Amino acid sequence: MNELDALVVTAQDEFTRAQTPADLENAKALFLGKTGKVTEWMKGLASLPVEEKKTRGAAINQAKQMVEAALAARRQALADAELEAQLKSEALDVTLPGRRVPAGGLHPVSLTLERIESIFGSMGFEVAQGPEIETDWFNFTALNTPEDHPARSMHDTFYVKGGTDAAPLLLRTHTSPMQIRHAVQHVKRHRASLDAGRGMPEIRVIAPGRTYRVDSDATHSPMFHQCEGLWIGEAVSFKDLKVVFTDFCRTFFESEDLVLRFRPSFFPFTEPSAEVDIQFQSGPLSGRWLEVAGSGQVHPNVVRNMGLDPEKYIGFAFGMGPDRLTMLRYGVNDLRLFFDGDLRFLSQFQ
Ligand code: 2U9
Repeated sequence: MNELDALVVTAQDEFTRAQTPADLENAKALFLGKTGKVTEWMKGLASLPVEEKKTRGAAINQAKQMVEAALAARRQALADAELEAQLKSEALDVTLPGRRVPAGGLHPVSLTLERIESIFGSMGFEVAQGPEIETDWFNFTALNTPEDHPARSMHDTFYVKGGTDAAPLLLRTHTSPMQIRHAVQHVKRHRASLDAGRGMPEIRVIAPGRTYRVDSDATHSPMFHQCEGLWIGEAVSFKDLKVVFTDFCRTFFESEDLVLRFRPSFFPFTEPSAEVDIQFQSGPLSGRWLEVAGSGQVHPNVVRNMGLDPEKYIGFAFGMGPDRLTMLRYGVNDLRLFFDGDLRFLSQFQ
């Protein structure tokens, strides 16, 4: 092997030993750099006679091309290896299960409210929603609640800034003001027909929503839910109220043999008034009377405050606590669990 062939072999070995592009560039300098071996031989040509210069020059050139080819091949090999390593490290395992985005769900009390709205909706009741900050007129006065009634005291009701002595503002203590508002609108809409003696369509409405009282223990929360219903017409009777409410309770609790009891009571806005108790005939709660609602014939003063003649229009109303209905339906024994926001509790209802 002549010295040029030996040089090519040495260069190929050096290039093969280079494990990184930087190593390879250093190895290149040994042969093709300014002071590299091939370059030096090129320089040595100058002192040779013309004939020898030609043959020697051609041989050096050929050796140089072989060194350059070896360099290019090694460069390509290192680049390929680098790409392969990168692809390997970034490889996706498409067979792995995806990461789930946890799905949210409705709060158990919201589920109850939806259920109540759907059952009463099927019986022709509209759903009315309105302000949680109310005037003293809609919350108490229009509902026949006397000036000195204990519910109006600051021990029971949250008063808020912004009202006047004559017209205080408060957080509604029940959803009844919404029914008054709804009834007043309904009557206004049909005023011309009423004045002409042609009457008006019946008012059939429920008002679900948040209500507030100064109260807090295992069975009372300062914020709680109510759903009240109102049914006003020319020939609505207590029997209609009993039928509607019995149907509602049996559907809500999915219990066809559920028994209801209407027990005399008192509310300022209804006269006569009755508490509604239910009794399951089977299951864990069977045999006990459970209070679920209040009800009654709307007081004539309240009918008058809607803009109707109490001699002509008669109404029935009921009120229940969706929080308590949710507790009974799911067997929950502490009301506060609903409002703590603990997902370990809430996720059990999904
Ligand atoms: C108008 C006239 C009368 C709604 C009624 C009750 C009886 C009642 C309570 C039950 C448990 C509320 O959730 S609770 O604390 N409600 O006892 N509510 S009659 O009477 C009305 C409503 C609106 C215009």
